Amino acid sequence: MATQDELAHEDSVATFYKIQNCDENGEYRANKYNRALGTAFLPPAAHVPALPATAPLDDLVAAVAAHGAVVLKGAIPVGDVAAFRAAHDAALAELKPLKDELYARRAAAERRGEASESFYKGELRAPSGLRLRTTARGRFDLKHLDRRDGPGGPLAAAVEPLVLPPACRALLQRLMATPWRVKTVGSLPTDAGASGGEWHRDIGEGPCEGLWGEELDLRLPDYYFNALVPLGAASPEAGTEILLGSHAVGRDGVADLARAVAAAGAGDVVFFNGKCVHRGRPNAAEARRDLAYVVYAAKWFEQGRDPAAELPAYASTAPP
Ligand SMILES: O=C(O)CCC(=O)C(=O)O
Repeated sequence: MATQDELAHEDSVATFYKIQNCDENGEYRANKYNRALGTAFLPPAAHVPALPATAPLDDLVAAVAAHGAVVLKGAIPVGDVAAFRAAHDAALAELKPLKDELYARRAAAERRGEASESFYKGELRAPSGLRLRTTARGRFDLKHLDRRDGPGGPLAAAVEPLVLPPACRALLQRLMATPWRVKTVGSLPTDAGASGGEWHRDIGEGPCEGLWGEELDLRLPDYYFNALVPLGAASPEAGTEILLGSHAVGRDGVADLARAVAAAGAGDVVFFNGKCVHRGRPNAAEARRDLAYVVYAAKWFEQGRDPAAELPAYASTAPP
């Protein structure tokens, strides 16, 4: 059991996201998508298109261009995924006290009226430097796992084969309109019984909801892609739900798009444009569902820069 000393609490993270998740009028940013799409989780009606990772590159590029997303079947040797999974299981076992603490904090926030699926509610740092954040009840984000984000933590060696599989590298060379880099490597453990996540795009956050607001952001040449790497078989019911084609469609048009779930298992990669509207589905299964994730972004893109550190006006909970 970790002592309170070992749990370096970071309440400022929760305050930061309270600001970041509101627009310039102080409205919680997911509300705009919730109004257009609703918050219900319907039975999956479509699947994200899947292709062998070895398919001709033109076919992979065409799928991402048309739908914003593709499942790359067999993109990573399953042995490498299994080895990372074992290391990740061990790391998570050590982080159990932090997880318990985050559950307790979220429960306290929910008693104060926060929704179980609302965005970030806090983050704790382990002595190893790994950071564990709760993103909804039962959903966690563990980072930074690899050497590119810092000195490299206890999972850096094991995660390396998952970071840039050949099909992802080839796709990025074609799809990125700008020099790019591996920006963030982490994992998304989702406990049995976890609530779903909120609809969102990954291309930015903050009072302007992205860089310059949705309309301009969507017109920018592509600058942000994600790879989700399932660590084992999981039911698509509990998987990631992506609005196909939403990388090119503003809020007014998203309700007409197909809601597709990604059917992917160990060795596969769910590759998608960060402009796509998506969310994690609740995990009604009996087992934890784990994904590794990799963010690839333009070299110039910096997400989550903490303005409170530089602009005192942002350190209050009201937008300046
Ligand atoms: O947990 C999931 O399936 C979705 C993850 C997600 O929303 C994200 O990567 O931004």
